[in-house]
Amino acid sequence: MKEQLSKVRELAYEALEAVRSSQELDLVRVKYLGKKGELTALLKQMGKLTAEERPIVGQLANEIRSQIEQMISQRLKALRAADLEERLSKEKIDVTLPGVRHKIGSKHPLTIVLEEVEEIFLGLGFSIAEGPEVELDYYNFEALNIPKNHPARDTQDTFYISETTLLRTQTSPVQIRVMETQTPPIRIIAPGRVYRSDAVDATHSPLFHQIEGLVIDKGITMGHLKGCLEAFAKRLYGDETKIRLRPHHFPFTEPSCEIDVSCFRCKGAGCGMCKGEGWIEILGGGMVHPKVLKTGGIDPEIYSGFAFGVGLERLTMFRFNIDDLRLFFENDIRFLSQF
Ligand code: 2NM
Repeated sequence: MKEQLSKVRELAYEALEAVRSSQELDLVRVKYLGKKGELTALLKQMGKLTAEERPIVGQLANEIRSQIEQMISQRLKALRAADLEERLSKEKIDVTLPGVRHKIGSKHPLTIVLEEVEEIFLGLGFSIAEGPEVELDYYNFEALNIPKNHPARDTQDTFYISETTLLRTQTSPVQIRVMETQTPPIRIIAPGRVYRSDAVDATHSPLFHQIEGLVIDKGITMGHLKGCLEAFAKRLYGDETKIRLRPHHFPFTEPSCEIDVSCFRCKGAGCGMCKGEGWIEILGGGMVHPKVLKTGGIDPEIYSGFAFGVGLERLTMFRFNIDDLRLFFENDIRFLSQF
C-alpha cells in the first residue's frame, strides 16, 4: 500500500510537470485528488489493513495529499507568470507606428455661409426667428397681400398639403408671425428651408433656403434699408463692395427694389461671373406694405419698416465659385470635403 501511495505521488508529479494551462492543471487535480480520484480510491482500501498499519498509512496518505496540493499551487503560480509574460510580449505597442487617422466631417458650404450671414446680422442687432415649414395658406399668401387668384399661388409653383396648408414658398410667413407676437422695435432675420414646385436644373431646386429680414420701428425709411444691406454686403464680400437699388415689384412691399452688389471678382469691370455686367443681383427688398403691417397687428400710421430676402444657395455659389446648385444636395463627398 505504501508503494502504491508513492507511485500515485510519482505519477501526479509527472502529470503536473506536463500541464501547459490552468485548465489542464484542474483536470490533473481531479484525477488524483478528486472524490473519484486515485488517492481517494486507495484510501477506500484502508479497511484491509491491520490496526497497526492503518495510522502509519493514513499519515503517509495525508502527507502525499498535501505534497501534491503544494505542487499544484506551485504549478499554478508558474503558469500565471508565464501567461502574464506572454501577454506582455504580445501586447507591447510600438509608439513609433503611424496612428489611425479618424475621418471627421466638415461643414456643408450652405451652413458655412448661413453662419456667416447670421453672424453679420447678429452684429447689426438682429435676432434669429424661426417658423414652421408646413405653413397655413393664410401666413404664406393671404397675410402677405397675395390674394386668391394671384399667379404666385399657382399649383404649378406651390406644394399644397390641403386646401389651407402648404409647404412655405418663402420665409416671410415667419415675419407675419413675429409681427403678431412682438411689438416694435423689431429686428429679425428668418433663415430656413422653402419649397417651390420647380424642376431640378443648375439653378433650380424644389427645396432651397432663404434668409429674410425685417426691421420695424418709428421712422424707418428706404435709407435704413440701403445702409443696412450695404453694411451686410461689405462684411460678406469685402469693404470695397458697392450696392445699387433697382425698382421692382413685390406684393408685400411698396416701394420694392432689387439689390445688386458690385462684382467681387472683377470689381465692376465685367467678367464671366457677372456676365460682363459688373453687378450681381443677390437681394430683393422694400418698405413693408401698409396692408401687411396692419394684417400683422402693427399700426402703419405709427410704424414703418423694411424687409428683404436673399437666397442662400445663390449667395453660396458666388462665395465659393460653384456653378451648379445640384452639388449642394447630391452629398458627393468629393464635393463636400473641399470645404
Ligand atoms: C423679399 C423681397 C421683398 C419680405 C417681406 C416681408 C414681410 F413679411 F415683412 F412682408 N418679409 N420678407 C420680402 C420683401 C422678401 O425676398 C426676395
